[in-house]
Amino acid sequence: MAGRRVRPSLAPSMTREDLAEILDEIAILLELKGENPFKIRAYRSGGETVRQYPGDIASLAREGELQGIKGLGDALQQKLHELASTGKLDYYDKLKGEFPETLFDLFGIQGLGPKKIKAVYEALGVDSIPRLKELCESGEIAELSGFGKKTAEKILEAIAFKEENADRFRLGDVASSVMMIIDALKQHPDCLRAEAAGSFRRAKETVHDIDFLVASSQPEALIEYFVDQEWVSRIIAQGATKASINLENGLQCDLRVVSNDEYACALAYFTGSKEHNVAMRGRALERGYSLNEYRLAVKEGADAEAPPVFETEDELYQFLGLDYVPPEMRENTGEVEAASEGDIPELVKLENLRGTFHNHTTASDGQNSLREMAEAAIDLGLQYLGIADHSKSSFQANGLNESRLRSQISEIASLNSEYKTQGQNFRLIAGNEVDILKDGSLDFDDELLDELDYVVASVHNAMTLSESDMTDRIIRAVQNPRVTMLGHLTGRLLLKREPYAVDVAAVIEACAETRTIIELNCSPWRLDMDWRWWKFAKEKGVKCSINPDAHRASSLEYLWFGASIARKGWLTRRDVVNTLTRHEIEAFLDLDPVS
Ligand code: DGT
Ligand code: CA
Ligand code: ZN
Repeated sequence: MAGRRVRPSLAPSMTREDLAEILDEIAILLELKGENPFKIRAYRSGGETVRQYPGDIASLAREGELQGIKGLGDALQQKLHELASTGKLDYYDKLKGEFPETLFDLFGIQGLGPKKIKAVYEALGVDSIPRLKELCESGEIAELSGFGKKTAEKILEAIAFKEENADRFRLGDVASSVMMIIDALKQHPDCLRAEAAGSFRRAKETVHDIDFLVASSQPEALIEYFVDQEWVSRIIAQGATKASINLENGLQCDLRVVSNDEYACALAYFTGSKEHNVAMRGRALERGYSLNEYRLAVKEGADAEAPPVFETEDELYQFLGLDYVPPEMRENTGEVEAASEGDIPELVKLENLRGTFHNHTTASDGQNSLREMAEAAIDLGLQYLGIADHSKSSFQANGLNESRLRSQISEIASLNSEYKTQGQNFRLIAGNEVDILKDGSLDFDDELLDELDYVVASVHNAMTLSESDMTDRIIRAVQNPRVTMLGHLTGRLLLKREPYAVDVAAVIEACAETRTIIELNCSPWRLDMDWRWWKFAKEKGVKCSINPDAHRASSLEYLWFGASIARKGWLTRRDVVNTLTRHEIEAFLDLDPVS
């Protein structure tokens, strides 16, 4: 909760999500207080109502026009109005004020919900993560009723995980700020070039800070301009050519200004990774050069030709006898060798994606209807959109039972006829995200699976199995020939939940044998399967499907992250099934023509 409460100052006013989150938080606060369950439920379902409401609920709240919306009583309407029109809510601030601020940090520990937090707070006065850690270590938590030794161990593990990831941000959570800052920098008249380097440019799944680089002959003017922006919440350091600031969400942004002639070398240096830089520097040394953050220079005493000014990174790589290495690949996992042998693969690009699988609708836990999802896909220029709502065992996500799934299949067929009549080169593809049950069997029987165009199989429960049980479970699922692809292989939620124990290599091999596609789930929370495994998967002949796991129309844009991570995994167009055109996919999945 502590993380979520930080809202970017960029947002001009309360969004739907802001409103819903505050209602959720009020529910949590009331639960901490031990308030009556009906009241708690009213806020919780109020949050859901706000999220699901089909119209522009933020405006309605601002204008005080929420009357008659089912699920929002008078009290909630009034509070939403206060929030949306003033940006504040007295009731919420007071409630929050009743607890120590550090107590909310406990919500960031995996496995601790309001009930457990209330218990440790009331029984032992635990009001912060350090205190919780102490009492787990001293054994006092284990003795608390409802806890026990195992729970205390799990809590310690979760705290360690959080400490390891402290001050990191998900790629998807920083991307829009980065774009905004680049745009702002480029607007300065003395800015010749500007880019974000570092882990962001390499498309790491999480980043610690953002390293901006600008070429300019007026560094001080650029630095002044940068630290003076309205989105700067704190200036950490300011010098003649560099500055560091924090955004309101705590993200650190460093700016470095170099001359235009230094830009290419500086960009290469600050893009990193450190390990890639070391390999590059080694390469330069072998040829009689030293390479630093500003330039390549002839090493003292070396007999080498004086290097030119490099206009681009590409020229620097060429000069060192290397093919250009795309930033996503610069992790020193063999890319320098590949570049020296002309073996850099032609990486897949966002524009190559023609469609995508694994998307949800309001039939399960999505926010948009089939038609709205289809329209958004058409707007993005996609030729097909695979629908994969949850199956019946995922009741927490309103999973479809057999009859609801069958009616969705026919709804898809009739929408497809409509697109055909309109002459659209677009098709919805009827699938389902079928739960892999604990024993590796699937949530629907084969007969129903045969009625689907394709099947995504995913694990959503029983995540604490042993590694060998989990591996067997998943392998059994992919051995069902009706399973087209395996969803989010490790179940991780970045910075929140560790992957479950599973032998990834064994699963990849099973997918290779059974010709099961592996999903690259490109929801910024997941980015799963991890980029480090794709090269191995590709060598085994496994295909990838880049899937946004979209729960709303706007999330189809997650494909951007998917393409970046696929590139990071060295994947080419041929390795990714959703680069196939609609007609190729129809042949690949053996689909009947639309009638
Ligand atoms: P992060 O910020 O932890 O997500 O990851 P990076 O890769 O952005 O790391 P950062 O911000 O510390 O540095 C940006 C780049 O600058 C890094 O990728 C490579 C370069 N760099 C920084 N420190 C060193 C260093 O000590 N040696 C070398 N060779 N390069 C460095
Ligand atoms: Ca960085
Ligand atoms: Zn899922």
